[in-house]
Amino acid sequence: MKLKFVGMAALALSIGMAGMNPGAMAQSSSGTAAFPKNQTLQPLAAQVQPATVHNSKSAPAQHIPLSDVASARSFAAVTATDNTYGSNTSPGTAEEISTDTTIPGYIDQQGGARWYYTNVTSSLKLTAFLSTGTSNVDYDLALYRLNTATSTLEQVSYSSKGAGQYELLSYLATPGYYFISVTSYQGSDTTNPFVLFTTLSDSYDQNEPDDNPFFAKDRGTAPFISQQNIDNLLDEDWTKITLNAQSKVNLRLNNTSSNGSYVIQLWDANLQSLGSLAQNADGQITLPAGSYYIQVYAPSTFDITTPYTLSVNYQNAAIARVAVSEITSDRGVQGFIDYGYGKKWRVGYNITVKGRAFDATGVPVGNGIVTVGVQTRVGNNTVVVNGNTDSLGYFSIPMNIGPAAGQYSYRGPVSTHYFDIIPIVFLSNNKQLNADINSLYHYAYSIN
Ligand SMILES: [Ca+2]
Ligand SMILES: [Ca+2]
Ligand SMILES: [Ca+2]
Repeated sequence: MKLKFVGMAALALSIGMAGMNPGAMAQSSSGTAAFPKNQTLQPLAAQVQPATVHNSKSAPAQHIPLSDVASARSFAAVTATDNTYGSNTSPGTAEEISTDTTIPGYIDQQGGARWYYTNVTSSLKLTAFLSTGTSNVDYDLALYRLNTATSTLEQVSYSSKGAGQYELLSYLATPGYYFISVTSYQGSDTTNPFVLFTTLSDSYDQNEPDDNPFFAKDRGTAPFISQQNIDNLLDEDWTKITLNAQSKVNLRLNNTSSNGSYVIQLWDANLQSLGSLAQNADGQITLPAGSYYIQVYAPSTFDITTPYTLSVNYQNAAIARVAVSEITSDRGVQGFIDYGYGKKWRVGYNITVKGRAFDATGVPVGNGIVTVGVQTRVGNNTVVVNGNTDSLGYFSIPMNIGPAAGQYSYRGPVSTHYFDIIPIVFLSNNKQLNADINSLYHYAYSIN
């Protein structure tokens, strides 16, 4: 068969991996080359309007019977019309491909298809990635396992996103022949090739395969913490969540690896991006009722040996009030004391503000965000720190407020204490909360 040959430079350009060795894409754990997927990285919005759910396109046929399946090689022997772009337009004329190799191809008419097959010899995770080349065609990707007993190609995975989007699927393959179809749902292009790339992973996390929204791990309405890893640079881990009512959703991706760096991208049910969130950062977004997808991926580097932790939970009411239970401190000062200006917490430089948050009816608010603000006298320094409430509404927020000036004094039995009286405020969603304290004794020093 004839595959129209495309120089590596043109190919790299067409899928956005300038100067990159595609084999390294799957095998290197610390590559820094550009990622082949074009992702728009918009910061997570604070609030999202309801969207209409469109009808998704029908999935490809589940099973395809084959007329002659004596052996895999016999497929190539089935006659088909050779043409400029290759003859692999049906399962019977599928072209054998090797993993970790970029396969360029063309579809010359809407509704057309290209077929490939590969022999997987041991149990491995098989990943297939399709870049469509241009944005005005909608090609889809499907994976079939050959059932030799029934001479049937059984569909085991697919990826069918909209026009201009890459397709990605994975499958935990047992030994056998696997067929991959690239089909045109809309349009065709004989100038810019699509590019198919497959790779095998021998280690992967327990939620695989979950590489696209169609195979996302469905977490329903419950909060969850998921520990997974990125096992190759193409690996994506998708999770589906559902909200029964408008909710504040808290997202966090913890990653301690110094070799791999990951990103969360949030999608609505129509696969419209709602924004992204960097690793090791707190994100909160208010979403209308509906289903959403959380995608974790590696823009440029991954580390298979260090799992990441994805935490998702929901704040079900607005915080209206906080009650402070304790403020702990360094510099040997502590206590809820009276220096002559009423009882206040006495604090040094590094403090931890502990308490509980409640809604307007007095019910504790779990998974909320509480902001603590303090203004010190030295340089009128304002310190603002965000913290999260746990599932029962408790918070513990460390902050470094720095030194005090010592504008006030208190003569004790053995020494005189110098301190400032400084304001402390609590906020949530940029609104000040009712609180049982509004000022602190900021301890400076004492003189005997
Ligand atoms: Ca598509
Ligand atoms: Ca994974
Ligand atoms: Ca995955």
